[in-house]
Formats: sequence, structure tokens, C-alpha cells
Amino acid sequence: MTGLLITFEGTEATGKGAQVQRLVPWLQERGCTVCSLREPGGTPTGEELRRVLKHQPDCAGMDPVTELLLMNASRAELVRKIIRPSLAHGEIVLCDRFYDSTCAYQGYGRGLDLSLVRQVVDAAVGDTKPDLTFLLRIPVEVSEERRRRRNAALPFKLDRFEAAEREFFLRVQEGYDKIAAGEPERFRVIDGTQTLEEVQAQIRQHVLALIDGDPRQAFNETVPAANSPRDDVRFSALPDPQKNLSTCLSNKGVMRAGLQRFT
Ligand code: ATM
Repeated sequence: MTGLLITFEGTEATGKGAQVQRLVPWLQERGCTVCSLREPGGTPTGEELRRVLKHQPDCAGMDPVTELLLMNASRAELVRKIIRPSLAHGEIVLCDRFYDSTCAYQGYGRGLDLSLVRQVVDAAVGDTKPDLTFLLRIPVEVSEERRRRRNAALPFKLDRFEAAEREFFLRVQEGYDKIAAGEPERFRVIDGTQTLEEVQAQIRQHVLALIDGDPRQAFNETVPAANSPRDDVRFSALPDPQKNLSTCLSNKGVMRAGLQRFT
């Protein structure tokens, strides 16, 4: 029995976490067993690496190659400890960021050699590849405005990535566009400036098409724009990575008929 790996990508404040959070109960209501994860992180080792990568002040000047290796150390752990066992149990694994983030941020954003990036990613993931990837796209000005509003309400400082300059995020965005254009069968590019509900409706449509194997949904659709604030409550219900892990592994449900093609 093989499950499905669905990943969510985009620059900062695109609303990925909020979309994953809305998708989980919807899938569960349909009898699917769902495992919701984030990168870097999702395991005890990964969450420690996340802290070093994002928040540890002493590590602010980390070399880009170190960053590449640490991101993929977290990923190697997540793939082996959580993603592969969950897929083997027939679960739907939702991952807020996966290896496309490394290509976009460390490859295009930091300017590391793309073949080096791919080699390191290959070592981390092997043949564990997403079945479907959503790229939530917002203009860099919208991302900045959402981050400004969000950070004004938070007690802590910007993390190491949020502190980067606009040019970095433009390179990341351009990288994502190239990656998505290179794999149109896997990517669905969605306008993240729409409301949370509009984005969620399109995500559900594509997920259903994947589950039911509907060929009409095989390619990207571009959709009209609207504004929506970031609602980053992804882990509010699962603040502890160990709890996340056990919830993920123990949360068994009944597979719906449409999933049988994956068993
Ligand atoms: P969020 O989970 O809040 O998106 O933060 C993770 C950060 O790590 C994100 N930063 N920004 N902006 C993107 C970055 N990142 C990488 O640079 N490479 C990776 O492979 C992954 C998974 C994340």
C-alpha cells in the first residue's frame, strides 16, 4: 500500500501553513489518514536543526554550503523516520516545504551550484519524491507587507531568512518559477493573493483530481487575484515535534475508495 506525498512551496508569507491546516480535516472527513509535516523540522533532530538554521544568533553568519547540508540533514531524518513509513502505511503526507525549497533558496537564492544542490538533495531523499506540489505565488511586495504586519504582532525578532534583502527573495521566486515550469505535471501554481478560502478550494480540487486520477486536472491553472492575510497557525495544535510524530504515526483512519489505486 503506497500513500501520497503532497508538498507546499512558496516564498515567505504565502499562506502555505494555513492551507495545510485547512486541508487536513477535509481529508480526514473523507476517511484519509493524514500526516502533516514541516521542513526544516518534523522530527526531534529536525526541529533542533530548524532552531540552528532559523533562530540561533551565533549561527547568523552560516556558510551557504553549511545551510544546504543542514537543511538536508533535517530532510534525511524526516524522510526515513516519518515520510517513508507513513507512505508505506498508505497515508497522505502533507509537507510544508520539501526539496524544491532547497533548489529555490540555496540554489537560486544563495547562488550555490545547482548540480551540487541536486546531489545533496538526492542523498537526502533518494526516490522519495512528491506526487503533487503546490506553488503558492505572491509578489514580493505582498510578501513584505504580510511579513511586516505579522512581525509587528510578534514579540521576537526576524529569523535568519526573513532578514534577507528583497533581491534574495526575487531570486528565490524566479527559481521557483523555473522549477515549476520544468515539471508541469507535478506542479500546480496558485495565485496566493486570493483569499484563504479561494486558494483552499483550488487545492482541494487538485487533490481530488490526484486521488481520483482525473486527467482534466493534469495542468496548472492561473486564477484571479484578491488579498488575504497570513494565518500561520500550522503547529498551534501540535506544538511539540514529538507529539506531532506520534500523532502522525497513530492517527490511522479508513482509506476511501478513491485511494485504492494507490494501495
Ligand atoms: P518557514 O517554515 O517559516 O517557511 O521557514 C523555513 C525557512 O527555511 C524559509 N525561509 N524563508 N523565508 C525557507 C528556508 N528553507 C530553505 O532555505 N531551504 C530548505 O530546504 C527549506 C526546507 C527551507
